[in-house]
Amino acid sequence: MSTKEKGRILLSVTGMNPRPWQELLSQEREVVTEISDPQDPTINYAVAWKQRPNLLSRLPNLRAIFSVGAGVDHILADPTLPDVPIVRIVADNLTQHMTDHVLWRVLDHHTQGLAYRAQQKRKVWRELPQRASTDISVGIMGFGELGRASARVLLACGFHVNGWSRRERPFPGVATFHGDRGLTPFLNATDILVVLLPITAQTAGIVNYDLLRQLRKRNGLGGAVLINVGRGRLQKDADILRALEDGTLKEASLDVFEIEPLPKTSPLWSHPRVVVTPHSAATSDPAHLVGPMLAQMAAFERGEPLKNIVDRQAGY
Ligand code: NDP
Ligand code: OXD
Repeated sequence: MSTKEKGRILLSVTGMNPRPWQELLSQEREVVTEISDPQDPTINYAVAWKQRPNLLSRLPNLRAIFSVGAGVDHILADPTLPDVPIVRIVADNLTQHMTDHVLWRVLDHHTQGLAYRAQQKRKVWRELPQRASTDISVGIMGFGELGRASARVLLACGFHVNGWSRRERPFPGVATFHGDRGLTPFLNATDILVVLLPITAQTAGIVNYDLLRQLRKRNGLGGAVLINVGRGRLQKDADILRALEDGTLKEASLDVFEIEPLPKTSPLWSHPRVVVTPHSAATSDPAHLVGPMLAQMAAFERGEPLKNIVDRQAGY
């Protein structure tokens, strides 16, 4: 089948460079980035990141929407979204990026990285207390694809790992908790909280002061630590600052923020106990993700079911 005979793709990404996606997708299929007719009958697939609202609602032959990220809040934000399957990214390459980032942040807090960097700036030669990873519990809030992969890596380094999810998710070597009733015991047993939740109606604002207060403070680290690599609207930036000021939190690593890019006026930028990264924990790399995306389209056209479909009711 020639490129022209295969289902045509509308590539609609904002806030990132569409060119590499376009180049790779068009090796197998026709790709357009604009449509003049909102009811263009030639479009079968959309590949999207923060697509323009209302863009997809009237395409009569749209068969599926492919998210270029693991999260799909940016797609679901459009209330006029048509009722076609939404496929999200689940891929070894993205997972590897995330587990690398989570491991980096956990180890840095665990090994007093922030304090040593502050000492170096002042030319201070002082040894700080050292703890073994086996004395520390990392709690992963959002125990899905990325959460479970992070758990594997952390377990291999000797950390205790707790996992919290919506439904029961038993996992070897991990103390798992679920639902509202599982949240307090999960937090009470956690020294370093890693947030890997999707943003939904249920999870928005969940990382607030009351939640942070429930983390274990009397621990080998000398306080509780927050690492948010999920979504910014899960957290209340002001509550994190308050928790850092009154000792509820010792340190934080934040990759995501209520407003992105993080406004230059935010005190989080210069807080001595906060590490800021620019929503870069696990960047979608088209070189690794376009191949599987095209393979899914081809399999779908052969009659096979799509994989990694979003549960629109649950919102992720
Ligand atoms: P998954 O859908 O595989 O996992 C989501 C997890 O969150 C599941 O364990 C799910 O529970 C749990 N969850 C959802 N809602 C609730 C709730 N109300 N209460 C308790 N648990 C809940 O997603 P991924 O692991 O692939 O990705 C997680 C998120 O990471 C993405 O949605 C995205 O926002 C973020 N992300 C951030 C990136 C970055 O660069 N910063 C890069 C990639 C992703 P259950 O298991 O019961 O379904
Ligand atoms: C994603 C992201 O959801 O990069 O994949 O945030």
